[in-house]
Amino acid sequence: MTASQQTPTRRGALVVVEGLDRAGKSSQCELLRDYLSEQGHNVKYIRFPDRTTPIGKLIDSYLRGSANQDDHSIHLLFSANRWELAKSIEQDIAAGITLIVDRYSYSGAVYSAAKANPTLSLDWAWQPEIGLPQPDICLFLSISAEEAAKRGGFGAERYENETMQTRVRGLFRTLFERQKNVCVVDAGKTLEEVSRDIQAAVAVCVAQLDTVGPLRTLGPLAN
Ligand code: NYM
Ligand code: MG
Repeated sequence: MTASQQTPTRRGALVVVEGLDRAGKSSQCELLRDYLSEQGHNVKYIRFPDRTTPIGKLIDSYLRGSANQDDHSIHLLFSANRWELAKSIEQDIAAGITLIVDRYSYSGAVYSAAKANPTLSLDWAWQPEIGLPQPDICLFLSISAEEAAKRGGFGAERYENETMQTRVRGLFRTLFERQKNVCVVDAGKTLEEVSRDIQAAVAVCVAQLDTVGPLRTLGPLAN
């Protein structure tokens, strides 16, 4: 077969996993990566913030509390941390790699808006995300406040307290009413049950990729 006769590479899927701290995102991302690899997919697992880049290092010291930043400024750094990886995301997807992304623009908008800064609304927070690669599916791992409490205490990082988590929960709900491609997963079930629910949702998404066409970009929030 000559090069021109080869079927073009089928693009990968951009799969985002979102949720509150302790919702089980990282474990589920790993289970999904292993499952998709076993199914023969070329798959990569990445996470935001990516703390390894120069911008990521600034974010890391902010989250650990060793540096302070203006709310808007740190918000834009979280967004810049996605923009600096946008090209490589597009290239991976075009090369047929399915990307599993642990947190994305949705965390970006809701955690910043949860600070209740009068000049940092959810709509303001969404603006710098416009134009980034749009997930083909966003799996929202939903847990109740009670279930979250059962899973143990908060970590030592900024935002890991009851007031922030309650606001973040409400804002995720508000944001997801204004988004397409969001699949709410009941993360209060067992690890295996949640994993099976995620696999089923991702299978549907992957099966529809040909009709969806090329990777899209995030647009303004719907009203
Ligand atoms: N976070 C994460 C933000 O505030 N904005 C963002 O854009 C992203 C991606 O960082 N509490 C917050 C949410 C988390 C914290 O994430 C670190 P993780 O997944 O706990 O390492
Ligand atoms: Mg965390």
